[in-house]
Amino acid sequence: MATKAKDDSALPQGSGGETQQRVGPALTTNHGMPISDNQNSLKAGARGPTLLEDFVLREKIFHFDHERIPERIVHARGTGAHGYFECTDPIPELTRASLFQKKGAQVPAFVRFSTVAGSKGSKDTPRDVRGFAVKLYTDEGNWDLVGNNIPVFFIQDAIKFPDLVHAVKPEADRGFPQAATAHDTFWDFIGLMPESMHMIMWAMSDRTLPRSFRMMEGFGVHTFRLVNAEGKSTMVKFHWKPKLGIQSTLWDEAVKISGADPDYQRRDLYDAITSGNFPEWNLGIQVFDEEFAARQPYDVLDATKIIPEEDVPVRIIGRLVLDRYPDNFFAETEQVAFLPQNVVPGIDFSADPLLQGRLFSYLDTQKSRLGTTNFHQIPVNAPKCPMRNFQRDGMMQTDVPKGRANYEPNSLDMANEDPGPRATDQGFVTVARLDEATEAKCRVRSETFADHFSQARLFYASQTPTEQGHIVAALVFELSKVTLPHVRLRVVAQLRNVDEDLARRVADGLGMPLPEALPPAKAPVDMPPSDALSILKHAAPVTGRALGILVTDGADGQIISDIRKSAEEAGATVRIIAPKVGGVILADGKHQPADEKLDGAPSVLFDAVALVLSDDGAAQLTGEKAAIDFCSDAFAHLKAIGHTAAAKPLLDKAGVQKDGFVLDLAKGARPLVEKLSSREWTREPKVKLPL
Ligand code: HDE
Repeated sequence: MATKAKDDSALPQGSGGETQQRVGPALTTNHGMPISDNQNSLKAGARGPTLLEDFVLREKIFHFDHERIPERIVHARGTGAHGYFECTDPIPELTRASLFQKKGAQVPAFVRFSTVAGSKGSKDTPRDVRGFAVKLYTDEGNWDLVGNNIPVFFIQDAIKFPDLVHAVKPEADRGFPQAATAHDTFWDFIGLMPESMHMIMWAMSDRTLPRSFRMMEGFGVHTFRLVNAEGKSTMVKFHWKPKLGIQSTLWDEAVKISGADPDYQRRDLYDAITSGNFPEWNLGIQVFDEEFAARQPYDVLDATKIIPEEDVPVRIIGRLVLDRYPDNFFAETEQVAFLPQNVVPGIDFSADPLLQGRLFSYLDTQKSRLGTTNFHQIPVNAPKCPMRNFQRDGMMQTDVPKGRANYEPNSLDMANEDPGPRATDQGFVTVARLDEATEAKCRVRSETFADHFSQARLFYASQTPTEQGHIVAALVFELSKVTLPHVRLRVVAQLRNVDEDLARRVADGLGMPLPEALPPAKAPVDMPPSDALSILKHAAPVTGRALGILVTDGADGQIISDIRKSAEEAGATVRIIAPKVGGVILADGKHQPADEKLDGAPSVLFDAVALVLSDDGAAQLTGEKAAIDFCSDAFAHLKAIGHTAAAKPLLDKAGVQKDGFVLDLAKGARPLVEKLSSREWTREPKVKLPL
């Protein structure tokens, strides 16, 4: 007997959805024909073969077969959000760009954050640079500031980019490792490219382990130009400063997070925005002129160099708020196409040879990813101001231009009621950059780009001893994964030009003798240390941090609600973790719901933890590895641990020793909450051998 499989999507009894089943609009094919059956294909008899005639099936499968588009060559893994940019301090004296003319003026924004090396499905928390790409939809076109969370780059000239990316991606013959720099080909390339040493200092620091996209800086990296209404231009570097401060994870924590939640940073952004905690950054500019540039011991056109904030302070001119998560990941975040060439009148490029190469690459890559030169018509890419020209046709054309003339000049459309577009005096004018005037054609690297080590040294010298220790540990870890001894040797030889102590500690950590230093192209100079380069020299607010409260049956409900109140008042979020996701029965007999089951919510997912346990509950958890790891990892990751007296046996079993961040909850929740955005750095030597 033939039966028909039916759509049974009405909610079951007891699901909480006991409403009448609603009827949606008719399901149709892509061409609008209503479909009568979406469960069964057309067959020659109930048990017979499927018929070629089934155009509904064929269209559905055909479309499905082509759902994927090529992932981005780099920055494939990422997530995005909508928001707005607001001008807080107009700068008409510096730029004619319309978005910077009026205090309080807003333009819509779309931002995509990403890792660089991993593929689209890779984890969120490798050690990697993060992309920070911003599209601002101004009334004079889209301005894309396609930056990173690190202000410098590995290479100076675009011609080296394919080599860099090949070296960092999975190795050509074996196809691994994924999303990792800790392998031979990457370090082989780095050892042979001394210009990468400054970036290597940043990459091996905690900057590449951000706690959240919301807690990292962004940088335009290159020197750009601002141009005012009189045509006067000024050099500029762009900075995004996070309202939540900068915060990073520890390496061991990041490794464990990637197992516990490979979507950690994507989820974090989604949770923050959908719960109304809108991430925010200030836009800052460093403005300087040619005379200043000429006086520096580095070249401002060299993307491996910063301009210390102590030399040119960052002036805040606006703020960026992300307040809407996309409705559809593919349509918006996957299809968004950023182009460094997208500037607006009043913003111009410099001759930075890395930026110049990028001006070609991004347009080109969009054609290959999105399949058509008309990718600018995809809603997330389309300008929100009028857009008219005589570019026509092409694949997936969705505009329907009217009229006979599709060329310019023409004498036809001026007679129309709606005349055709023409170039305007208000249009973009490339600024004359006399200081970069070309000489004879040449394939050379400017002499002014030759100092590869001074700023690497500056970065290292500007870190706290704890941060320096992390750079040493990261280099030792990465180079320990290198299997070719000559590659290790060359990198350590380069490090000697950065800092002798750093090189010695890394060599010691690798168990190898200190090699001869490689002669630098130009002898480094010592620059005054810059506090702005350190994370730990700046306190971060508690807002936006997450607290995990582990509870058991028989726990004191009052303590739980006190902690929750105190944390939420401080702007932190709270998750309740219990042995069963159904929750626990508290000492007063009330039911306490849980957000997470213990083994699905290890302490690496939180900035601090509280253990609100009963005597029986604690005794039981001493036999539960997930509970022991919960405590021992929180301790090893230098986090604050608040606990009730009953938790003592579990803390003992986990090896938690008393210190200023292990807190008795009988003294209230506030001391714990205050420590949500910091770590007990003095505990580090107790859990890790020094390097
Ligand atoms: Fe990119 N980069 N890049 N890059 N980059 C891409 O463009 C490229 C560089 C950055 O979320 C690609 O749309 C070259 C520096 C971000 O969609 C590609 C060079 C900086 C994103 C490309 C660089 C960046 C990309 C891949 C050396 C920081 C992700 C897909 C000349 C200032 C944007 C795509 C998003 C993406 C090329 C160097 C940032 C292949 C040739 C320096 C944030 O076109």
